[in-house]
Amino acid sequence: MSRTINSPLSKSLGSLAGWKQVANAIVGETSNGRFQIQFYNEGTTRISITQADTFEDFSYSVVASPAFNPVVTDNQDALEVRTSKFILRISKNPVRFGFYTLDNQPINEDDPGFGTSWNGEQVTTYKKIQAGERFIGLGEKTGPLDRKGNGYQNWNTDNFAYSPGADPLYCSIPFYMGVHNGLVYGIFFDNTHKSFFNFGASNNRFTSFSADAGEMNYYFMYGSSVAEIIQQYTHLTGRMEMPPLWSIGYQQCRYSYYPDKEVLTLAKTFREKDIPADTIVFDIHYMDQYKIFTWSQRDFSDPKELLVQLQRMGFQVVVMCDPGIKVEEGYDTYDKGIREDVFIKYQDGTNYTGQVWPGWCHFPDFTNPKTRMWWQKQFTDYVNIGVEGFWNDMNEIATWGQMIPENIELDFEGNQATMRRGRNLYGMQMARSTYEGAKNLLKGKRPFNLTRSGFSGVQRYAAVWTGDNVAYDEHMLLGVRLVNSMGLSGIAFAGYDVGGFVGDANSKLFARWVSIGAFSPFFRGHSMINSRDSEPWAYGEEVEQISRNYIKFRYQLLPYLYSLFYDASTTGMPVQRSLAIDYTHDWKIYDGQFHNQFLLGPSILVAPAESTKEFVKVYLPEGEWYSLYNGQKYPGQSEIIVECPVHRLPVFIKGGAIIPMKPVLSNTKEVSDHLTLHLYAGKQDTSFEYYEDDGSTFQYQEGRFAKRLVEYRPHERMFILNATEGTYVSPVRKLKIVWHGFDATLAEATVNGNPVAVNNDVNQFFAALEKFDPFFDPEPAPRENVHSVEIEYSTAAITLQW
Ligand code: NBV
Repeated sequence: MSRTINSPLSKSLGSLAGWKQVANAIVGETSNGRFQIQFYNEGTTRISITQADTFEDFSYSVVASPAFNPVVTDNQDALEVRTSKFILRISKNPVRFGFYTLDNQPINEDDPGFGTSWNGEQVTTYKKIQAGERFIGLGEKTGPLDRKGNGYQNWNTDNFAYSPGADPLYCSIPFYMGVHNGLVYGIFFDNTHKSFFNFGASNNRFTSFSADAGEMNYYFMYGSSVAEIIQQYTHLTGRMEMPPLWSIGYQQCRYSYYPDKEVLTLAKTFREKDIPADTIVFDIHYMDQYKIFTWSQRDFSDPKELLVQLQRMGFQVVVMCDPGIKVEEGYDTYDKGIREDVFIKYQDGTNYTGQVWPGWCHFPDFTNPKTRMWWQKQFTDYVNIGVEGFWNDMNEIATWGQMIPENIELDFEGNQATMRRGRNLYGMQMARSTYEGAKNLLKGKRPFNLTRSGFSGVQRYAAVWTGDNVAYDEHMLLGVRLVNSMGLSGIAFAGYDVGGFVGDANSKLFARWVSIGAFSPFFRGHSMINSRDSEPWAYGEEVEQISRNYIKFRYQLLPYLYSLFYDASTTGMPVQRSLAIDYTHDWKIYDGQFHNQFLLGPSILVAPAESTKEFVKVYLPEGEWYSLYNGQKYPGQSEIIVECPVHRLPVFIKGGAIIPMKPVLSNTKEVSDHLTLHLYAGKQDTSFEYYEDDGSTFQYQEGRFAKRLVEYRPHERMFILNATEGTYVSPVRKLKIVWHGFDATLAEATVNGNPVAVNNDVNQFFAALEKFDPFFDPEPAPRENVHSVEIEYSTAAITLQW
């Protein structure tokens, strides 16, 4: 039997002394502290616990507000709060919180002995481990999909060339989900101090989350599926806006391409080699001695003209913006920063000075609205010459020595905080300043912003990439898992450096990486200074052809991908989805053999494999699956062994899938009037929301989009494109519908009741590779016999029946 803790060393909440309901909150006093409970919707509640007299009510992460007060029943031993989704029971002596389903199954309960307790300033909530419980999420964390048995720390860190088990990395997302007994719930611990999550590491009793200081302040979410919990979490912390279409094309980066001539040669080479690409990224060498907002006179003497030439070839640029401002009188940004007093300071009021690329630097206080306005002004010249993409690096903050002093103070929107509370937030506030500033300057056009560091809510301001990865197979697979985990944690737009940043990839590794990257939300090749060339053509003829094939496939997939981004912007669903989202209670997917697998959207299953492997074991969950290459059908809930030579990444399409695609173009600014809808035979009704807009402005927020629900009803042998909603005029004029996996006798069909000719067709997504080995004939390009019809596109409803 455990006893209530109340020793000089540790204290828990103690017993209930009283409670009351106030506007949108239930507040309680206990012998050792107080709590407050607020409801954000029927499935989401916030629990705040403090020893102070008042509750802190400030968050950079949460954008939602408490919505209602449910009825509280005061029973002898416990208070009971009931919504239409769950019951919260608060035992009175000692005060412990438990969450139950409406039929009283435990979802999540405090550890009876510890509950929420303090160890000095450190506050921890201890939860009982439920039978068979697994844990997923927590954002950019290494390790397995199921985090059971592991512990993690949130403390944003520049972790160069991190090892595959390293922790912490650059970004902190203190949100996870628990899965057990057919149930799933989420917990978001909104405390920005250094925090710790323990999922039964070094103990067999509890899971816990703690912070070095501040309040216990967590949100409990309950719903019927992982997707619903992600929706609730992103209701709290916000969702991304639509990215500019160009930013989801291929981006080419290196530390660094210079001078300007090299950039132009790079751009031309993409076009000459017929490899689609949209973006060239300028790393730190475009600047004059790494001074942000300057251009090197020697290497980039006419940036405006350079951008004009790149734009003519269909390229956008992304420029590096680090936070360190060189301390140098006469440097405009520095002088203005001093004049407007925008930098972070020690507690004695002097500006903090730390060393990074340009030498000794000051750092803007992005938690101060005044600084954010100043920061915006610095971008005017970029925007005036046509830059629409930005990259926030080193924002952990990374300085030489990697030990940013904790006595630095931040404005924190007037709340004042030291780096102990501010460090995990700095990167996100930098991303916010950049995104909001650029958005204001771009006058209606969408900026693209990429950040390395972040905190919960960062998805509102930037895509996130996984920093300085290393060129070897295990790291490649780790990157996939990091993106899966970030997707579970609200960050839909994420990716890794294709080819590996640190070290030299070999040809096979690069080929595999580019093929996996083609299915990643953010798709960018990048490599470090002094490493080998790492463009799609730098690894020889064969790898060039493989890269072309997969990059082209991504470009064909853009209508599907862009629709997934729309889903992310409206529901928070990630673009790249861990199998834990759709197949949560299938224990196979957590198996280390399969936990790198992911789905791109609802229907495309990718099974990443090491570049050294010729065969790989794949787990296909429930449903029916078709090979992307030749349409071969496989039953669901099966383990299969498939060939995976580097030119053939294992990819499977789910039966019932509806996948909009278009002809391959060299960049996203080129327009085609053709749309192909690929339909894969299935047994159950399915649907897909196909979405288009202008790809570059915010007018979609006023209804200037074209979206339509596409439905497949196998039992009625029907495929329906419901009428288009929205005022955007789609450029599509010709529609082709391709049936995959249907019986060979499919010969007759009607469109809106009128007969149409069904063609026996051959589908081929990938070009054949040329003959490279004199002793072996290359295998023929994978092809598949399909049926198709071609009709005029119309925004009115189209019903196809066969
Ligand atoms: O700006 C240089 C690099 C950049 O290429 C990389 O992507 C960042 O993660 N940056 C880190 C600074 C230092 C790298 C050693």
